[in-house]
Amino acid sequence: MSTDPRPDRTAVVTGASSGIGAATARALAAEGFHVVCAARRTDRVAALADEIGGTAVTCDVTDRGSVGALADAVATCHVLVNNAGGAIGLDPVESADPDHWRQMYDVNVIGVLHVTQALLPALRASGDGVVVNVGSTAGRGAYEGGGGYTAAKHALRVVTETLRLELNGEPIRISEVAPGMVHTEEFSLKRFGGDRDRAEAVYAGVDQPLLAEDVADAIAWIATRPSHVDVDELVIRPRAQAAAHKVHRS
Ligand code: 8X3
Repeated sequence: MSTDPRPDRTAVVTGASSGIGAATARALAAEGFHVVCAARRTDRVAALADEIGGTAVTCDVTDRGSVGALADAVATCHVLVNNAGGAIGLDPVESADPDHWRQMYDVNVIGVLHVTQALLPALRASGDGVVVNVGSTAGRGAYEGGGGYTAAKHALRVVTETLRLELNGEPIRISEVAPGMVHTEEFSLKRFGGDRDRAEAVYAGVDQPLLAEDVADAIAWIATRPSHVDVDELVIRPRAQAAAHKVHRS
């Protein structure tokens, strides 16, 4: 538990309906934040907000109007976790569906733009804001079939760096947490269009992929550093994964 003397700190987490987002909402609530849980699925964020004493907001980060309603619900924001994102497909560049690439850019990059723009006034109003963008090791290298997702996560990495430069001198820190293999309920299932066998094969034989809670723990750590400490980026992988292509399987 944090010993921060400000119990009125507010955190906003997008994509809070499952996985890393939901785990982060729980971790920040445990650190004493009032957490605004934002996602498209109202029933899920409502249940989570109920559980952690937070606030639920139905929000589609790709829709500027919807994000505006999120901003209207938040006067002051100490921590913004731009977590909503995801991968679609694992097709090579030669045959990838451009619509999938657009959707990935839309949610992983434009979504972050929408939410960050909308909440910057509330982050400034806090006098000590932190933005944590949930990137990926896919933003640090390439792998076959990953083109659309790696392009989007590389873009997010650069947007994060750009924002840090642009806000230099303001009381707002900008971080990126970049997880490798995380076994969540939905990431691979979504990537493979609901094909459970294909999704589970991603983690087959891997001794302890990361869990959503491991990444949430890292995000909560970033968010609770002293005000002068900006964790620019934090890459986190399971021990079994030395690189995107180097995964030990039993
Ligand atoms: C998830 C990591 O390797 O599936 O962001 O691209 S990977």
